[in-house]
Amino acid sequence: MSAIITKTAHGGCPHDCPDTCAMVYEIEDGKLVGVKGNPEHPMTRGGLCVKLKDYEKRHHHPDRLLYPLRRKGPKGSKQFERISWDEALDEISRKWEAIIEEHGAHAILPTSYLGNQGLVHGLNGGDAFFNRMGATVCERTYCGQASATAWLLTVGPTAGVDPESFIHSKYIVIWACNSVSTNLHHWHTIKQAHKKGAKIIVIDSYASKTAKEADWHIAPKPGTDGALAMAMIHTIIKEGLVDQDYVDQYTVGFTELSARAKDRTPEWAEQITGIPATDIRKLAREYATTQPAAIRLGVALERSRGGGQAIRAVSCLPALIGAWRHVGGGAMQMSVWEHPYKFDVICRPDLIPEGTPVVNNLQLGRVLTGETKLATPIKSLMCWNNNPVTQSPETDKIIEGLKREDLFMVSAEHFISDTAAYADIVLPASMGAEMEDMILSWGHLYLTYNEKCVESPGEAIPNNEIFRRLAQRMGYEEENFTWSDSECLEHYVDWESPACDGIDLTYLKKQGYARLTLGNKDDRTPHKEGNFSTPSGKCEFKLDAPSNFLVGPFRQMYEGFQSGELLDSLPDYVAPKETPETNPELAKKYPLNIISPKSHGFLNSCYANMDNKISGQGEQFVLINASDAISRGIKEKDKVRVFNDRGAFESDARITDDVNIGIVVATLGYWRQLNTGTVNCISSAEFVNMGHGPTYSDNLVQIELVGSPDA
Ligand SMILES: Nc1nc2c(c(=O)[nH]1)N[C@H]1C(S)=C(S)[C@@H](COP(=O)(O)OP(=O)(O)OC[C@H]3O[C@@H](n4cnc5c(=O)[nH]c(N)nc54)[C@H](O)[C@@H]3O)O[C@H]1N2
Ligand SMILES: Nc1nc2c(c(=O)[nH]1)N[C@H]1C(S)=C(S)[C@@H](COP(=O)(O)OP(=O)(O)OC[C@H]3O[C@@H](n4cnc5c(=O)[nH]c(N)nc54)[C@H](O)[C@@H]3O)O[C@H]1N2
Ligand code: SF4
Ligand SMILES: [Mo]
Repeated sequence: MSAIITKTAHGGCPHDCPDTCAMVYEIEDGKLVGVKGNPEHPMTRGGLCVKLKDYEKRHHHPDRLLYPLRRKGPKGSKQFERISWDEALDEISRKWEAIIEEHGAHAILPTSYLGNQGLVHGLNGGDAFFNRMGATVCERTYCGQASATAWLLTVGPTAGVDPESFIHSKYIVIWACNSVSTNLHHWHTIKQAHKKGAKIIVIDSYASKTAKEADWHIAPKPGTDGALAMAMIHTIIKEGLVDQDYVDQYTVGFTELSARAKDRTPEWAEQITGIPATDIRKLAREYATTQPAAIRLGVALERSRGGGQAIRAVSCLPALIGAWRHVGGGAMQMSVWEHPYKFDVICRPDLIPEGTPVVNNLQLGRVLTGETKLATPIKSLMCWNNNPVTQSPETDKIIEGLKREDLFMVSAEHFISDTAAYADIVLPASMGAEMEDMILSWGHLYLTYNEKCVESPGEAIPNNEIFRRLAQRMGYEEENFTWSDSECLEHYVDWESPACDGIDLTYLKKQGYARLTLGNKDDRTPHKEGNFSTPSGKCEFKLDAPSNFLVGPFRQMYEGFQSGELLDSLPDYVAPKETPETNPELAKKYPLNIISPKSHGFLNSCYANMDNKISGQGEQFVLINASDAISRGIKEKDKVRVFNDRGAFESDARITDDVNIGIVVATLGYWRQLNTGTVNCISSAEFVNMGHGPTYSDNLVQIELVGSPDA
């Protein structure tokens, strides 16, 4: 019998996903009984993805954390005892005060990410608190920071092509993005464009779900996209396909880019990428001559040593052919750059004391084990909205660090995640329908409101309430810690900005979502006449003033966000660090390139503990080419061990033509506590050479047979 819905409320999906769906919560007698996509929202259009369509089950999951807990067994043993909030807050504040007294506040490190994407309870929700404390700043470069750096340097903080304008595109290049799984609602728009005659090209190192739906799948070896993009630039220039008028008026550095691209021929790129030169020429010609042409850049473009430079090359393409002149022409990286959020109010960087050290979250293992030496070693870690044991590279080192008896660890969570398992104190956090917020969007131009419409179960409280209570205990009196969640929203959005013309919080609470006033999707051409927010005001093929992109509010979005080693003012191909071609010595032991994109059925590590989601997604597996399987005696469904010097994990083998010889794919999110290792056991914490991005696609491994199910 279906439930009688007594109330509905506006929701926004709080997960780390570009779609930021507008939802409708269904409530019966104060209980969340269902969740639907808001049918009126132009992108969500009534549909949610497979992960969220029964979101209420996550709210009511029997393993949810309901009360504060204190560890009573060895670290990682998951033995906890229930304590009261007063005990938890007293213990945390006492321990932190003692650490500050003995070692200074630099000995305390916060780590968070976009596990919750809300403005109030999300990534930056604890920043004001830890900045006030003077704690070490955590630079969080999990995702998109190499891409963002490259994008901002080349075209400035722009949303680029409106995702909804893709409906007008005639040539769509989806570059290292698996939209069918990771950006479903944009995929719907792309399908509509396809129906109207657009050609869809997917550039992906394996035949992903999206690649299989494309008109043309191009499969470069991982980390070689920079060579492909440079050869496209070469071909476009050599064959006279440049929009010279656009280039002359709205770009800088064309002469230097032409000189750089002169010997980056398709034949040169064929050797590097494995794509035939004839295909590269065809791609460049079609792209340059079919307008409007749009490129959707996925984060995986950044995930090898040269990822930043590859993205600079790709970001030059639309200006070169004048694609920006057309509605539905240009490129899209993240729409967030035009959202009017006040990160300086949210994060309070003004409270960061001079000389505060910065630690990068990807290198947590190195920091906690002392491999990276710090002037003040870390003695306490607080983790929320983030699950580094599953999601960060070099997992074995992270665990070694988290097991340190002298490390006091606090975790705020929904479940005993792989990371929370090591905490000394675990705090129960509220979930979507239980707290008010506005959800940040990096994949469209809408503000999205989320109403608190049910009470939290047990003693769970929202993240921001955790920080309000901690601030009170620590005696911090800044106004941030006195604002209610609703007041935070008044302060965190620049309601006076032109983008919010006609929109205020009252309107948003009533409507649930609002399109920013940044031009209509059917006539939006933000760079028809240049207007790039770079130092030169033009698209910078050659960088004019490399560091200037750091000005403005974007600096605060990711603490310590930086340009990395900017060795070159022009884009180019920079080789990956771990491939058989670039590191033949290592490849003797570990001959296979592994990539680890997102799982269709999980949202990063969320849902990978729920039986119904695991059965949809399948137990941990690797995709391997038949030739690589046969030479190792591996058959379909055999259990295999994937390993290198950093660690190992076990998984099922799936033999398929979807991957080329020499490449293996292991999708992300599986919980270590439910498996024998996960893919991040083998991944490296080395950075991309721009923006401190992660190198998840730049790792060599070996695979061996463990056993067969029929043995
Ligand atoms: N279902 C689902 N959706 C999600 C997420 C999830 O976990 N599950 N996570 C969310 C998050 S946090 C993010 S950042 C986005 C990311 O979404 P995407 O941008 O789609 O990123 P990935 O899935 O990591 O990788 C995309 C594709 O790039 C390919 N690839 C990997 N390395 C290379 C390479 O070097 N070159 C090329 N050309 N291709 C390569 C992979 O095979 C993969 O198919 O998805 C969001 N949406
Ligand atoms: N090998 C490999 N590793 C990767 C990637 C890859 O492609 N390959 N992708 C990377 C990318 S793109 C990203 S974005 C990162 C993501 O890495 P994470 O941000 O660590 O991923 P999530 O699984 O989303 O983790 C969020 C955690 O926050 C918790 N959480 C959710 N909401 C709340 C809340 O309201 N309050 C509190 N206190 N907790 C909450 C969830 O229960 C979950 O445990 O992973 C990166 N790791
Ligand atoms: S995970 Fe993404 S696609 Fe799924 S409901 Fe949330 S925002 Fe929408
Ligand atoms: Mo991400």
